[in-house]
Amino acid sequence: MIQENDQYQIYEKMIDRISELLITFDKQLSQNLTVAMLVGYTANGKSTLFNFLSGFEFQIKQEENKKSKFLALKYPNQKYASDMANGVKSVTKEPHYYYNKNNNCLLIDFPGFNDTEGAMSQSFISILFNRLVIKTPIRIINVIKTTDGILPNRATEIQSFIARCFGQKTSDFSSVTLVLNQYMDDLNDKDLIVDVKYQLSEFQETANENIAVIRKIKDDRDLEMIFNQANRKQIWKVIEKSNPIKFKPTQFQKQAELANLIHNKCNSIMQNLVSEICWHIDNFLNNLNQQSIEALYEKFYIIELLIKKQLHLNAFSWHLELLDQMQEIAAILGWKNNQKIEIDIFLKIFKFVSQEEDIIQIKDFLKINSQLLQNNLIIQKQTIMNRMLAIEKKQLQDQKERQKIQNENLLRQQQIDQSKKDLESLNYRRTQLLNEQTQIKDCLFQDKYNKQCFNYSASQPTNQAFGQNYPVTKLSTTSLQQQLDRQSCILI
Ligand SMILES: Nc1nc2c(ncn2[C@@H]2O[C@H](COP(=O)(O)OP(=O)(O)OP(=O)(O)O)[C@@H](O)[C@H]2O)c(=O)[nH]1
Ligand SMILES: [Mg+2]
Repeated sequence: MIQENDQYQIYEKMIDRISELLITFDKQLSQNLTVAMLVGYTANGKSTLFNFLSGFEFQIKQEENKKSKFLALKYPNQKYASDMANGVKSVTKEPHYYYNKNNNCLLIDFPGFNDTEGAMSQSFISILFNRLVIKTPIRIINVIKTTDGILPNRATEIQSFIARCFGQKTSDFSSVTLVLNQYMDDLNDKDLIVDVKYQLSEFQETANENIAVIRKIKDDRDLEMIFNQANRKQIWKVIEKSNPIKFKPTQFQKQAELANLIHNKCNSIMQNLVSEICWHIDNFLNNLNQQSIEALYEKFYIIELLIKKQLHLNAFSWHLELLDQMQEIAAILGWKNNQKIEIDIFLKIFKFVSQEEDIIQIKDFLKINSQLLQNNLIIQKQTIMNRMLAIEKKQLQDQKERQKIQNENLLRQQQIDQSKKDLESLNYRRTQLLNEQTQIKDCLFQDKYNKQCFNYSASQPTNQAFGQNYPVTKLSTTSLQQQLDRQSCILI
């Protein structure tokens, strides 16, 4: 069984291919040519007719281990030829183009409707059909296969083709060329066409004028008789008689499936993102720094604008912006987003499909998704706001605390400065005292010396020999000693 994500990757590839084809188609359209497109249900013989009209050669082959013979290309794998195959699986998965010089016509072999490949492939094919046919008027060739004279499934196949391509307007269908493929031989071409016209008149007012018949090719003789140059020219003539049709985009089958695919995928991605975001906010918000929290708040603010539809965006841009914001939130919260590839693929599919917004009612998704986000994310915005307020409060407290410490430091510094000044003046005083002490010591010494001299020369009781200004002579030795002791005490 194909995993869901693998399936989405297949859709992604289809979209890439379709986009490429549309670019090629645009390039070819710029040359002055007409466009004819082969459409119809799978296995009706569109590719066979495409190859025949484009001039490729055929052969009748016998299948290995089987009795039955089948029509095949004479030289398989030619560059512009379209693959044809027996069996129930449809072969043509994407349009093939071949520019037919003789008719100056770009012939397109379009993938078959009612594909067995699934609803989504059919939806993409329908979108491609819409995109091609609105670009330029196109001649439509509806290939119908029946082995008897009756329109297949009582003409329901044609009617659903009309509904698919033209809405219910059968008058437009009358401009379509019908190629009746593999009809049996019991009626000649003319009578067969009359019969078919009669059947068509039962559900449409104006019958198709341009009807061609290709008989079943059973053997080499049929090949020669039917797939020859004259018949090729004849069928081209019928095609060229029909009017190119300018299409308006129409609804197509399976669009509900396509809308559901987008919706379900979108919903599951959103649910997942929302629950991851909520869980991470619950568990890790407190670990974030202020800058991250502010960035987070900004994202939630934009989400709120989106939810309240204050940004004027179409459905796709709305989802794109929303998913971007949510993924950025996830990144800020430290969540390793392993959904990125899946989201990118989804956005690619959504973008492709959203161009058909008129047809696929995507707008309703907006309402549902808005509700989911409203109920979950806006609450988280409040949580973040509370966290921001708490941080601000804490910052204010911290600031006050810092101011207090700063003031204390300032006071302490002033005290230190004062102490330094005190110490300096004390040191100065100390130096002074030391000087004084030295002087006093000198005096004491002088005094002592004087006394000794006095003993030797008592007859000369004068102190002139020691200088006239000498203070010691005026102080008693005892008082000098007392002063010295005092100063020593201070210095200590
Ligand atoms: N014997 C015979 N086989 C035919 C004839 N016309 C178509 N076929 C076969 O019918 C099968 C389907 O034809 P295709 O041309 O591949 O059909 P288709 O409409 O392109 O189918 P999708 O690509 O699936 O949409 C092929 O095997 C053809 O060879 C015919 O006139 N005679
Ligand atoms: Mg085909």
